[in-house]
Amino acid sequence: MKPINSFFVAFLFILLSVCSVAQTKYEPSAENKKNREWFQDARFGLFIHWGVYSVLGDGEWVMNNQQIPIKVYEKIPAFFNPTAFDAKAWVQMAKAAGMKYITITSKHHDGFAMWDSKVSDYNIVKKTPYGQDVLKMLADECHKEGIKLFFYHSQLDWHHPDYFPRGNTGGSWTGRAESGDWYKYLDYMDAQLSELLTNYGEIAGIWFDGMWDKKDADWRLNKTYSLIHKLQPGALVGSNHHVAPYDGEDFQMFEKDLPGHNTTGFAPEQKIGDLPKETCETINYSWGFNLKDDGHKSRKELIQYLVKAAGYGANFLLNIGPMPNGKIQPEHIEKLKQMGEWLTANGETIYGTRGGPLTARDWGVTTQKGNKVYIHVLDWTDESLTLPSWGKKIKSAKLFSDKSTVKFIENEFGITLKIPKAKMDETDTIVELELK
Ligand code: JFZ
Repeated sequence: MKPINSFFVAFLFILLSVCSVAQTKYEPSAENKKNREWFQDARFGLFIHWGVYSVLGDGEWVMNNQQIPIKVYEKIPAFFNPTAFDAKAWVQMAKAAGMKYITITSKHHDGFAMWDSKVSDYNIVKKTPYGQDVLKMLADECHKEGIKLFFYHSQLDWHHPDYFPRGNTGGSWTGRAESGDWYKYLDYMDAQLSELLTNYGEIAGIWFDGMWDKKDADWRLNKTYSLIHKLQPGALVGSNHHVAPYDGEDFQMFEKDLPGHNTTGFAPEQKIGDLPKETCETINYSWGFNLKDDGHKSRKELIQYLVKAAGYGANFLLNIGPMPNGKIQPEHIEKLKQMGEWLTANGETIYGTRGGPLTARDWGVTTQKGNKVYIHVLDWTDESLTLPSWGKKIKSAKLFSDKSTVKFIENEFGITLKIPKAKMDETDTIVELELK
C-alpha cells in the first residue's frame, strides 16, 4: 500500500470511530443523575396494571390467552366505566404503604391508550363511557402529593396494524392484514410517548416492556430514548427486556426475581450492570385484575421481598390490578396497609440505604447508610449468628426495634452477634451496627 493510502485509511478509521461513539454513547444530564439517586433512596413503589382488560377479570394477557380477535376485543371498552376511580384515594393508599412512586400502564400489549391520545382514537376518552383521562387525573394528584409517576409502556402491540412483521405473540388470531410498515409503527409509538412526556407534567420515567416479542427487530432504541431524554432530561428510562441494559437506559429491572436470580426462567442471560436496580412482583399471581386468583402472598413474604430487594441494592415495585369499577381489591388494600405499618417503624433501615457490605446470605441481607449497617435477620433460629468480617470495626450494636444492646464478639472468625430468642421477629429482626 502506498503511504498516502494507509494514511487515508487510518484517518477514515479514526473519523468513523469518533462518529460512532458520538452517536451512541449516552451521557445522562445532571438532573437525570440526581433522579437516579432519588430513585435508589426511594426503594419502594406501586405498580399498577389497569386497562380495559380488567372488565374480563382474567389478567392483562386475556386478549392473547383467549385469542380474542381485534374486532371482538374492540367491544370491551364500551363496558369499561370505572365510576369509583378516585385518584386521590389511590395516591393516599400508596403513600400510606410507604411507597414513593407509582408506575402505571399507559398502554399494555392490547394497544389501548389509557389517556387522551390525539394520534389514535383507540383510547379511554374516545372509546369508553367513562370518557376521562385517568392518567391526567393520576398525574395531577401525584404532583400535588409529591409522589413521582412513571409510565409503563408496551412496545409490543396486538392491535396496531403496522406492528409487522409480527412477533411471538399477537399472531393471526388478531385478524390483522399480513402487511404493515414497522417504522410507521415506531413513529406512532414515539408520537404517543411524546404526548405522555409533554402533557402530563414531570414524568419520573418510562418503563418499557415487550421487546422480547421481537428479539431481532430494529427497535430504533437510540431514537426513542433520545426523544425521551430530550423532552424530559430527568426522566429515567428502563426496559423489561431481560438482558443487560442498553445505551440510553437509566435503570435496570428484574421481573419477579431478585438481581442475579432467574427463578422465572425469563432472563437466563441477564447480567447485572451498574445502573440503579428495580425488581417488580405481584401480590397474587396476576398483574392485571384476575377474579379467580386468590393466591395472595402473606404480609411476611411481601415485607421480606422488600427487605431482600434493598439488601441487593434494588427497589421493590409491588403491583396491584385495580378492578373495572376503579376500586382496588380489599385484600390488596390490606396488604399495602400492613407494609406501610412495617415501614413506619422500620423504614429507616430501608429508605436511603444501599446494599450492605455483605451480599445476601441464607439468613438474610444487609443494608447500609453512612456508618450504619443494618443486619436484617429473616430466617434464623439460633441466638448467635456469625458474620464474616468485612474489614471494618464495630463501635456498637443494638436491636433496631427497642434499641436494646446486642452483645457481640469480634475476632478472627468474624463478628458474632447474640440476639435473645425472645426478641426475635419472625418477619425481620434488625440489628443496627454502628461502625468505627
Ligand atoms: C411482562 C408483561 O408481559 C406482563 O403482562 C406484565 O406487564 C409484566 C410486568 O411484564 O411480563 C413478561 C414479559 C416477558 C416474559 C415474561 C413475562 N418472557 O419473555 O418470558
